Amino acid sequence: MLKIYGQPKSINVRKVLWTCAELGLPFERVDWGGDTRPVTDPAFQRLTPVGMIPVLEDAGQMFWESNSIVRYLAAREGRRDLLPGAPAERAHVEKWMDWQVSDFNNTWRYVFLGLVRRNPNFQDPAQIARSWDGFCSAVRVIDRELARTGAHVAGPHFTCADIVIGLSIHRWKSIPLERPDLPAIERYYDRLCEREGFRTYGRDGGV
Ligand SMILES: N[C@@H](CCC(=O)N[C@@H](CS)C(=O)NCC(=O)O)C(=O)O
Repeated sequence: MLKIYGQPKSINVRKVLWTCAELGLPFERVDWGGDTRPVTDPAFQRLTPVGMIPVLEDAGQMFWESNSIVRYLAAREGRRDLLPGAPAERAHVEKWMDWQVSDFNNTWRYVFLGLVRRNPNFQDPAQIARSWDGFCSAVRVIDRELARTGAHVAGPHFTCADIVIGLSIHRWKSIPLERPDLPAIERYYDRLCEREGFRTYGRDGGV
C-alpha cells in the first residue's frame, strides 16, 4: 500500500491525499512535520534529501515534491484525463502546477502565517498588507482564466492543476480579511465542492 509521510494540515500533503482520493487509491498516512514530529528528526531525514513533507513511499521507492507526486500518481494510474499524454495539452496542465508551487505560493506565505496560523514572527502590518495584495492579484489571474475556460484552470475538464490550484483557493478563502468579489472563483470553488476528495481534504479538512 502507498505510504504518505506528512501531517494533513500541510497544503502540500493535502495535494497528495486528494489525488489518492481522485484515483481511488488506498494509503497509509504517517504524521511528520508541523506540530507532530519534527522533520529534523534523523528518521525523517533519511526518507528525503530535502527534509520536507510530503514524502510518498511506493513499493520501496521514495518520492518527494508535492506536485511531482501528484503527477506521478496520475501517470501511474494511466489517468490521461488528469494528466494528458500529448505534450501541448500536458504543458497546459503543468504550467499551472509550476506557477502554483513557485510564484503563487510565495504570495500568501506572510499573510497566511500571520493571520491564520497566528505565528508571532509574521505580524508586521505592512508585510501582511503586501502579502494579501499579492495573494489577491494572483487569485485574480485565476479568476480571469476561469472566466475564459468556463470551468477549470487548464480547460473545461478537471485535471491535476485543479488539485494544486483548488487547495490554494481554499487557503485564500481562509484569510480573515475582506476579499474582492470574484464570481468565477466562487463558481469554481462550488464546482470543486462537488468532489469528495476536495470536500475531505479541502473544504472540511481545515486550512
Ligand atoms: N516544494 C515542496 C515544499 C514542501 C514544504 O514546504 N513542506 C512544508 C509543509 S507544507 C514542510 O515540510 N514544513 C516543515 C514542517 O512542516 O515541519 C513541495 O511542494 O513538496
